[in-house]
Amino acid sequence: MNLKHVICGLALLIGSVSASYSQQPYQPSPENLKNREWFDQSRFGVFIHWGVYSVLGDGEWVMNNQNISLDEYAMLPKFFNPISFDAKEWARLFKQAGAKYITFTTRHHDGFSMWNSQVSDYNVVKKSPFKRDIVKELVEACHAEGIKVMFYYSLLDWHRDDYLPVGKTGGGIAGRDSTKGDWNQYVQFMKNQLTELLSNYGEIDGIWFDGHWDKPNEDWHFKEIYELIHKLQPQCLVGNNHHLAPFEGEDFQMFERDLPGENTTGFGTKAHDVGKLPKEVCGTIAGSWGFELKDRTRKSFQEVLKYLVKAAGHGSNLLLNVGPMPNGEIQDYQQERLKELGKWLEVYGETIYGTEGGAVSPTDEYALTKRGNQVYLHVFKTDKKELSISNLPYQVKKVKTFIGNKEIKFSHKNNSLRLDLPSSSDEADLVLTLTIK
Ligand code: JFZ
Repeated sequence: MNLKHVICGLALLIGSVSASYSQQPYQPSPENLKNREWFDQSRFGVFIHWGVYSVLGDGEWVMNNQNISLDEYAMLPKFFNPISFDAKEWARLFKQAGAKYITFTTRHHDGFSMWNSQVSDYNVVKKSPFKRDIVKELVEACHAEGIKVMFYYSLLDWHRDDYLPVGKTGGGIAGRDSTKGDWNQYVQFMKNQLTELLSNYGEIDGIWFDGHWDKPNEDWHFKEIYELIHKLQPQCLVGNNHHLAPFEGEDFQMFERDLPGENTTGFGTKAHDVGKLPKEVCGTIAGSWGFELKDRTRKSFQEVLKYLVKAAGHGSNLLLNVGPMPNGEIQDYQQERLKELGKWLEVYGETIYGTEGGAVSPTDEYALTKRGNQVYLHVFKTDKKELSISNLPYQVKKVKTFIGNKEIKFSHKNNSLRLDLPSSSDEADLVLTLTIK
């Protein structure tokens, strides 16, 4: 072996060491782990879908669904002048609702930025008569109320040429120039925007990506993007609505219009892809995410409460969506739902916040949450006079009503629990406290 071989060998060795170093599995920082814990305790957040699409009152997909051309859609910012928008009022409402965080659509698939972006003039300050940085106002107001803020950020873009060629969606949008497709430029653009969002608005506790499914086989540079986020704000939690098992570098897993493991929508996350990261389910109070004038699907208090409680029974947060109107107001019935949840949480918060999911998965009849040796059995509105739960692996010592501490008769044999339901079981959610060994 001569010197040349030794040098070559050394170079190879160094090469492979540095290669394996850069391929090291993601190690979340202590700040990140601490924030995951906070997230996993918080159980309830408010999702906000708001953008210039609200002007048309036909949901946030209107550009795609109505095949609006690029130029036509670009008129919308001129009509976006939400004179009733009051970030402080919103923040007070979210606080009243008992929400611990919000997730706001900083930029949806239409590509319009709701902040004063320096790398895209297609934004609320530069293109709307409103001229105010909505992201800034919202973050400040929420932080003043002690509510943390996460940003929804669309990976998919129906506006920019560099995103082209089109993916699974946006094919009917006229006026885009496919010859200008430039993927590396698009990725760099997203990084620049994320850098702004994570540099100019104080502490941001999560980025909620969406749209990967538009180009599932594209190289999204997620490793780089996630590293950038964690470098700029180590505590910032990364999640991605790709409906797959978590990717390297992600800090929580979300389930859209779903419960973990159920895939009720058909395009959701499959049971075997449910991971161990903190979980969040998301759903709407209305039928759609963004404001839709003719949306007649209005979920009742009973329905949204059940979603919150079932989510908690799965050990998951609920991110419940409102779709503000183009004037900046949140529709009355959506406000009502939030306030009702807040009132309920004032009484029953102990059985939701900071709990873990129970050993038995929630059903349409009940859900279990747990803290230490207390198990909270939530029984949804029912006419039944008794309830049984099989395969309950706890040793139950005592059953009492959460309100009023009344003892409830029960039997627990062969892991099968049977109990008499008190007459108050016509409540939206009757909560019983099981003391276990
Ligand atoms: C996505 C968005 O498209 C939607 O506008 C909203 O923001 C929601 C929270 O997230 O919804 C999806 C995601 C994936 C599919 C459909 C809707 N899909 O794979 O068919």
